[in-house]
Amino acid sequence: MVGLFHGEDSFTYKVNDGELDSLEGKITIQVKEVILAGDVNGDKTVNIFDLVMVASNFGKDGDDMVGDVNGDKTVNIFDLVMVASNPEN
Ligand SMILES: [Ca+2]
Ligand SMILES: [Ca+2]
Repeated sequence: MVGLFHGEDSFTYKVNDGELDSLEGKITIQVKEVILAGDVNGDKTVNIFDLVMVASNFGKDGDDMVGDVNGDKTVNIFDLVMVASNPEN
């Protein structure tokens, strides 16, 4: 989906026992980018253009085929369904 945060973020914290604060701790998290199923052309949205790319290779087999959404080395109806079932607009 467009707009999902990815990258690094962090926050700091202190623990308090009611009287004293601890030293400050810091937590850093790395959020990986979500790969959108069906986003064949990598523009972070699933739409008709992705369907067209699948359709243009429909029936072809091979490694790393454009339009092979499910990675089974063939472009067929299952790839079309994965794109069509995940439209963003
Ligand atoms: Ca796309
Ligand atoms: Ca496939």
